[in-house]
Amino acid sequence: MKTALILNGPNLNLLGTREPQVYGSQTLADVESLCERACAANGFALDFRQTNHEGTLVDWLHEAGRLQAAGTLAGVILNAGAYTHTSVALHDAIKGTGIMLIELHISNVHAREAIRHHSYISPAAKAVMAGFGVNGYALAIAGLAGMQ
Ligand code: CA2
Repeated sequence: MKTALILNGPNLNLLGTREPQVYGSQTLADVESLCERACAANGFALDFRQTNHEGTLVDWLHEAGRLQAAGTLAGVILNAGAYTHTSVALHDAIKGTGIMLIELHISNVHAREAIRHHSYISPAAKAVMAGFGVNGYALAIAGLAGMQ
């Protein structure tokens, strides 16, 4: 059974505590539970993580590259949070490892402030999902299954 690696970036640990009109009222623990169900339905094991540190995300993407080379990784679903709009390092890590990666956003970043319209992740990603709320995680897992 291959693993779906779901990586969450800065401030996503605050999900469900503020801005429910933008991000909904579910917590990150709720999101992990829905990902567990979606992975079980699609035949994946789940590895679900969150960090507030850019370098940790880079390290986890490198680890994903090794797991993909070993044949144990289905792919990565990455919600890089605000690093989406700032991080050349994350862009380079995705390009450098050649991993199958889906960029995910809970909100429709294109309907928000101009600073959220540009993504350093999108040019290196296989697919992009935005604006489906936290259910986007389940949709991305199903999408990853369709790409195997
Ligand atoms: O829509 C998304 O998923 C984002 O990646 C979320 C990021 C934001 O910087 C991106 O532009 C779009 C922010 C995550 C912070 O989430 C919070 C949730 C509740 C309270 C405070 C922050």
